[in-house]
Amino acid sequence: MSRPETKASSYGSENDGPLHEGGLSGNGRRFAIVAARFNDFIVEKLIDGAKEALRRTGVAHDDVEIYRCPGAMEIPGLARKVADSGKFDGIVCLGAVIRGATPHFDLVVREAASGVGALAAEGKIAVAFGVLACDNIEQAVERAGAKAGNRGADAAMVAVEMADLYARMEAEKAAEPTVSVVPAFTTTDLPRRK
Ligand code: INI
Repeated sequence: MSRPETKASSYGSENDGPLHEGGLSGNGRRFAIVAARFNDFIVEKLIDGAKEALRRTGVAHDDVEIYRCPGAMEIPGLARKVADSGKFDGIVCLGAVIRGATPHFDLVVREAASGVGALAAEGKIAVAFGVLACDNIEQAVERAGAKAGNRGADAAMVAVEMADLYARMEAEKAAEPTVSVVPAFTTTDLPRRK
């Protein structure tokens, strides 16, 4: 079987085996942003960060579609529907759960994370989790574009990288020579049972 040539990265030693890793080009790819409306003043910043990051990796404006849902709990279901549409190479899931204002904080965070995680683990398309789980509003502001970066942008970069890796792996699989098994004889050649 031919050696895979999916290296997108230049690091690693000469002695290493094949390295399979995605690059950060989103050129020609389509992405959906699935975002909750709860705590929208934070989520809007995550969406802006994600859109800007996608644009910087070469994703065309019209190739980014936004789907909104009420809260983080609804993200997994909507993300599943979006994935099933077959229109996208990747999904960026965004939301903000803030402990101070949420008695069922742990429940909402757990459901969102495990639902999105289950979809991601199917490995069909790239799915990135950019739902903030914060103790207070200050923390959320910091992670939505202030001093701790923008988790929406981070999640978008993850989606681009994974979409690229999946595409490379699919291309590699398609390029593999198919081994066709030609039967040496057919069942009609077998002696009939008396
Ligand atoms: N949804 C969020 O996205 N963030 C929150 O902080 C939050 N709080 O505080 O409860 C929240 N709750 C709503 C939840 O996601 C569902 O929309 C709701 O339970 C209806 O299913």
